[in-house]
Amino acid sequence: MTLDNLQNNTDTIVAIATAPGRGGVGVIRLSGSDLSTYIDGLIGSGRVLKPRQAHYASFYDAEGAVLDQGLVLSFPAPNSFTGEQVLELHGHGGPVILDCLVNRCIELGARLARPGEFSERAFLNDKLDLAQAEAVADLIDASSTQAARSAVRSLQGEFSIKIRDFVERMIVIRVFVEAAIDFPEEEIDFLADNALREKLSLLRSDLERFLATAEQGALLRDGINLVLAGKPNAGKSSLLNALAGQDAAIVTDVAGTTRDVLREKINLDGVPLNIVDTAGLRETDDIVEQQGVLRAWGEIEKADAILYVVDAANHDKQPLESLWPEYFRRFPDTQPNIISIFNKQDLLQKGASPYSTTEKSIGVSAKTGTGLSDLKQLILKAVGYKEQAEGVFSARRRHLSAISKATQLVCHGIEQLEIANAGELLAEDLREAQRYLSEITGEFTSDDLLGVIFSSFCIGK
Ligand SMILES: Nc1nc2c(ncn2[C@@H]2O[C@H](COP(=O)(O)OP(=O)(O)OP(=O)(O)O)[C@@H](O)[C@H]2O)c(=O)[nH]1
Ligand SMILES: [Mg+2]
Repeated sequence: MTLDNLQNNTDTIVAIATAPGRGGVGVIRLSGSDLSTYIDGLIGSGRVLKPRQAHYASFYDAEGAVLDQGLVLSFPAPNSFTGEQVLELHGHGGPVILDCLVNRCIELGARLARPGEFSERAFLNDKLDLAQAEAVADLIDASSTQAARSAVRSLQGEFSIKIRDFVERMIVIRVFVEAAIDFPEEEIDFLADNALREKLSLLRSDLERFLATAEQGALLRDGINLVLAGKPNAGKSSLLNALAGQDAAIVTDVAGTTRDVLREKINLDGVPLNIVDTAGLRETDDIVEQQGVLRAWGEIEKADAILYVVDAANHDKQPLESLWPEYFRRFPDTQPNIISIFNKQDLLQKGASPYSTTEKSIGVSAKTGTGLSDLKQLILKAVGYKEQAEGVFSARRRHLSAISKATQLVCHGIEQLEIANAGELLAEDLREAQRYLSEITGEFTSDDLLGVIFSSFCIGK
């Protein structure tokens, strides 16, 4: 999909805007350049709809029979969500009746909206920038109150305003630097100016802080992929059940109980965790278990953080490198984010010294629940979550990578200036950095990327 054919799509689109299933009310939304035919066809010719006011009406089929009764609202362009004329029909929320209404609109000339097409039109008509359009999707998909709050903040434009502010600061600096390049014979050496250096270093530190806040937003939105790994019978499945608060996984005293990968979602202080339970890691002749172990390694490789579970009744506390040498043999070059969990604390001999918790290791009992709340805090810390109720806005991985590239370019530009007094290179780096930031709000976003972003939205959005 290219921007050209995005823009050419000015035909009338229709979709059910409410969630699938049955409910008291169901909403159908239409958007197009002129919806008068639809108003005449649906609620009878001659009805005048006052802008943005609810009118009670019957909705008719082609033969004039009543399909449903409800409210109808017209939002004339440009004061609507999409910037075009929008019509909303609020009928009864049953799937059959809503389908009938949609079909009636199609009969009158509309076509079914593609996923995200309403938001896409809002973006193309400058009602929302790209980061705000994404925030609409994030708000609808939010899996915790915190995630919803941060999406609202982005939707209100807080995120975009910050981005534009950075872009403007980069432009100011560029103008300064480019003037210095164009007029080298001037008496004053602009590039050696302290004010320039101060502006640049402030820009760098503000960008770094901004990236850290955006990372928190991305955590709230995407959650964390955590993998439970360890030897058979260490208590991985028991821990999964204890953390999830339900008997999701089968637990037995047979080593090799878990074969397949099992996924559970839980919510820790508003941060969604996707926890994966895996087969115990060992050499085995059982071909089913071999497959399970292979899958376990696959999950370990993809995880944001790993919980390495050890049966404390059979292992002394020791560094991870000697507890789990296979990991370091397989991935010698990675910086692992692994928490060692010494499980089965309840089985330790009376009087045995308790496990002292460190940043990356803890003693727990999946059976009695000892240590679990500390473990949860340790997990949040390990993935870099800091409790900061205010100021976080929803951010996506694509935003993080753009901000981080922009930050790297600014750092690189500063080096060019300091080492080589190379104003041209600094100006070039700033221009690139500015382009990366503008990608976030959609000013410099490629058509392909726009297609990918909007098609991930749901229909009717
Ligand atoms: N006493 C005690 N027993 C535990 C604890 N956690 C797990 N167990 C027992 O240890 C045995 C193995 O537990 P699982 O949770 O199935 O272990 P697993 O690591 O998933 O094992 P596999 O799936 O075979 O790899 C079961 O009999 C559990 O009841 C614990 O904290 N204390
Ligand atoms: Mg298991």
